[in-house]
Amino acid sequence: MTTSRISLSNALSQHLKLGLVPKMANAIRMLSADAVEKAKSGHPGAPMGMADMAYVLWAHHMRHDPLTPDWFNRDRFVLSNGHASMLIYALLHLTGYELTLDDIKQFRQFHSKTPGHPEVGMTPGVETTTGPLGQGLANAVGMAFAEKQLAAEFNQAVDGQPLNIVDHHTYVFIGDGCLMEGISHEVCSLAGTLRLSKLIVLYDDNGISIDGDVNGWFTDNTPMRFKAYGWHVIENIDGHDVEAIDYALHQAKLESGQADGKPTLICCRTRIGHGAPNKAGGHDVHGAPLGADELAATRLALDWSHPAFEIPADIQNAWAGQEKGQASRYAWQQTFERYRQHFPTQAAEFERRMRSQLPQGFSQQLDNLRQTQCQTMATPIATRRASQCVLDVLAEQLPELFGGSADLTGSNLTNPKNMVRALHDQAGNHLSYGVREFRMAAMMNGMALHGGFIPYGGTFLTFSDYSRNAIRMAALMRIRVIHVFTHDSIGLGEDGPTHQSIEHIPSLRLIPNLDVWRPADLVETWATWQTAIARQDGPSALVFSRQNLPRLVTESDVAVEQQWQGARKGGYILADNAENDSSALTQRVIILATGSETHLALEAFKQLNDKGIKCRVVSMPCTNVFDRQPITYQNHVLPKDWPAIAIEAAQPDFWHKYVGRHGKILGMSTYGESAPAPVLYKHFGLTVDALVHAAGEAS
Ligand SMILES: Cc1ncc(C[n+]2csc(CCOP(=O)(O)OP(=O)(O)O)c2C)c(N)n1
Ligand SMILES: [Mg+2]
Repeated sequence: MTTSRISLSNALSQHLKLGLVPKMANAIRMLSADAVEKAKSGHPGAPMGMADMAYVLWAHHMRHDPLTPDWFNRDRFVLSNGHASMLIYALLHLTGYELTLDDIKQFRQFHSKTPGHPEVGMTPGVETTTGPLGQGLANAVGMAFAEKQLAAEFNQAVDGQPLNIVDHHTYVFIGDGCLMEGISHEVCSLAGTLRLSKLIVLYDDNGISIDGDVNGWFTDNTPMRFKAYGWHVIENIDGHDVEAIDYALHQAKLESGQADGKPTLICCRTRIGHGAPNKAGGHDVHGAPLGADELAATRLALDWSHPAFEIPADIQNAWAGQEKGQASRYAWQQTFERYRQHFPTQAAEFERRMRSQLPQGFSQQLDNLRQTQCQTMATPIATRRASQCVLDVLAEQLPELFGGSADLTGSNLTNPKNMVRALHDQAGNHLSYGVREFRMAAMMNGMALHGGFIPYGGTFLTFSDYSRNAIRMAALMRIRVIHVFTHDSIGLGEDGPTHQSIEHIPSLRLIPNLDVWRPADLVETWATWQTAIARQDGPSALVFSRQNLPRLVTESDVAVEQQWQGARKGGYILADNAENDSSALTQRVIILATGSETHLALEAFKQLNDKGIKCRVVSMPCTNVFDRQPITYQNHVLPKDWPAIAIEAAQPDFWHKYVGRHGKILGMSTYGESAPAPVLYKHFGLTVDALVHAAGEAS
């Protein structure tokens, strides 16, 4: 490599002189191979192949503090090819995180800190959960975007000198699999447009995936592809030449130091399983232990005479990163203290944002604003419009609320009054993600993981399928991400069955730890947003109607407040004349409803009353939240022995959980049709008449 502006990292020169290269990388190789061998399962090939890249990055470039893994200004590292998990475990152990050799010996075992694929929250230093290929890269783009936004928002200058409290890189390792996945196109295309220059991606170009030599199924010209996205591409790096990797990383950092620089892709040509004399370079080493013979041969080939899980002191010392990490953090701390002196308000705000704390007095303030809005807006509106009204208020109060839409902003109404569109040269509070739902969802995960933001993003409910795995990952990672899904049923009308959701609501409800909300009016929409914002341990999907819906409760402000209280519990008694009726002889029935069908249930309630049938309408905007209420509350709302029916313009099976095996459910068992919404509701039998009839039969 030649470049006049860059010289080799000092410490790397030292390591070369001391003969620590490639021993330090071999420590990763052997820990990985031995751990996989002991677990009798795992992926030795990728960690062995990427060990030299990892050595250069972690020993000579990454700024992080192993003793304070959550130090805000650390560089982020994402192992997008998560099957190489032993690579990151080895790095975390060697650099001094709280991850012992015993933890490594427990690789892939029950409740260990070293699960099969890296999981955030399980292992200190793991930034995101990876395994589903391509998504780690998308998370990393979200992290780099969050960094850029926060830097624009908080960094200052004093006397012409920058006072940068937000200033870190996001490094990512990816493999062929990540690049084959479509999401890599979605994210890398936008990363280029947004000029996320502090994003540095190292590609493990080993020409192998599970089925063998990728030439049969992956022949893209990757450098050209990334150049076309507007990336800075460093090609033809020998991924086992530490000096070349070091130079490339320096070059990438030069790019990120430039105003309006580009993200960098470093293409590293590697051999999968490098070091295993007979198996390296082939797909056998991808996902199976080397086996005793090959492991022994590897020890010989690498001149590694140490027993399994023993790292010689000189290598361990050279890896130790605690002192260096602390020094980096202290230096940042000093910058931050200077910042605090000059900008005390911003410093306090920054700390609040980093702690994920809502502003002081937020909830009280919000309640006041909510009450005012609910008192003044009584006309029928679509819940997507109600959501926008709530966002108008929320966005004023919460600078960390960061919105977006996958090219449907005007339909999803994710744009609040004070919206500023984020562009490559402009910070904002709303991003047009383009037509890229999966990327939006995975990138929001990255922003939430980075810290400083509560991301929300919109698309049509039908296209939640495109985002689905990223929604699942948010739920698994227990992070606060909010999905806005509008046009939630046949109620969207003329766009027809391609756009009308049928199975989406129940299938989203199947994702553990995802709260699925389908509010029925403005008041319930407030409860929906407030609960999703207050939630610290998981994502929420907010499902809104395209069509106008009436307010359900109008008698008094007190009644409206009660409605809001009830909605926050996920399910509540909206109308009732059966409660005090103890006569076993009287006919009575519960009608369960959500969203746009709830007002039909209220109408049916009135007609049933006229017919002498006692009825209770239970509005159930969020079954997940209802199911978390004390059992006494659940039984109070849904007494066990009362007959119940349900109505929801969606695939009906889910509701048997509440109405029993024989309970009648008015729903959609087929796809919809292209026609105005009222025609469709009638055609599919989602009507007051049908409800009254079904309730009469059930009571
Ligand atoms: C979305 C997704 N699909 C499939 C897999 C299963 N899988 C794990 S690794 C892998 C091959 C990936 O190839 P590459 O990234 O080149 O890894 P290497 O074999 O080089 O380690 C596959 C298909 C996965 N983890 N995620
Ligand atoms: Mg590969």
